[in-house]
Amino acid sequence: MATRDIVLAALRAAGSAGVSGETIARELGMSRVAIAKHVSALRDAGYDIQAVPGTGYRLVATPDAPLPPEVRPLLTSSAGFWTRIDGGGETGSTNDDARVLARSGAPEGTVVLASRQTAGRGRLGRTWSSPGGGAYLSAVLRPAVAPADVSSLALAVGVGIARGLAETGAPDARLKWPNDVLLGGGKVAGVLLEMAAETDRVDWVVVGVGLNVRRGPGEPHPPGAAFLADSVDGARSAATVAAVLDGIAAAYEEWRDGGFPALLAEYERRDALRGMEVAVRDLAGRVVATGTVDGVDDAGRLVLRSADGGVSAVSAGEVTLRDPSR
Ligand code: BT5
Repeated sequence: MATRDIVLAALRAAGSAGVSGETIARELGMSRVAIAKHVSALRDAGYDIQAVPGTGYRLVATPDAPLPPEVRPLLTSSAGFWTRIDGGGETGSTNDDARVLARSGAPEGTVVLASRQTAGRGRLGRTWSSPGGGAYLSAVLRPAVAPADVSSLALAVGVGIARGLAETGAPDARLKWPNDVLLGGGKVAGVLLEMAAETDRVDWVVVGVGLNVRRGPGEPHPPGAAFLADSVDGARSAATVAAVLDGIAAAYEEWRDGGFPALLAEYERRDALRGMEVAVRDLAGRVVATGTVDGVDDAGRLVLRSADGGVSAVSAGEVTLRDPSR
């Protein structure tokens, strides 16, 4: 545990009685000045810590942010999977932070959190709106698979997010192929996968997840966005992130051990596109397939049936709904 987390734990243990800087310093074998610096850093992170004359420090309130010392104790099934949890405050992009860690050899189970991003990214160079009040995370995974097998991981992660949201009390989330998680028809989360690989073997995958927990005060929000707080009373970022991390770790392990077929039935139950008339576009915006969605196949490809009964499967692209009357 980082020293700052130990100082926080000491403040928490003291409760409303408070604890002197001198006592913490003695217990940790540090100077009072060093403790004061950690207290100041905790205040910067949003902890409300009072200095009470004659008593010392008193922790009054913890911030509603996905800070590692708040998230870690709330992990249940995945406490052993996420071995390193960093960040929690503001950053450019957690995917960029996690990529740096992955390149320098960070093990699977490393995750970077943020409560606000200044350069949040979607797919294809798009922007992910990342105001305060949200939760942004990027996980380093090292599955022993071929690069082509990674596309279905985005779907598996979607299933994991939906499971996690269900744990927080949210209504059933639905999945829009390939990487959107919907709540009440709006997009509550998006998944961005980035990887490094040799021809036949993946080195690392960074799984980025943006979660709209609540509307940031005064921040504009993109059209079509949904917010967890609109359906869950008292939705808090740390609890949401912990539940979603539990969900992602479990779904990832099932995908790693059994492939996408292990998650197919659950994906189908949450599929928001089945039976819809859609068009699929490629990177350049060209329509590559149209038809009625039949579901997804064992490899996570979107299966379309055309008017003449022909069946096609697409492995990547952007789905838009079509007006069947035109
Ligand atoms: C995604 O891209 O949905 C993937 C988003 C991944 C974001 C996470 S946050 C943590 C990590 N660090 C990063 O920098 N990124 C990852 P895409 O399918 O391309 O969708 C992007 C589109 O969704 C945008 O063009 C907007 O239309 C819409 N959008 C942007 N921000 C949104 C938000 N907060 N909520 C709902 N929709 C949003």
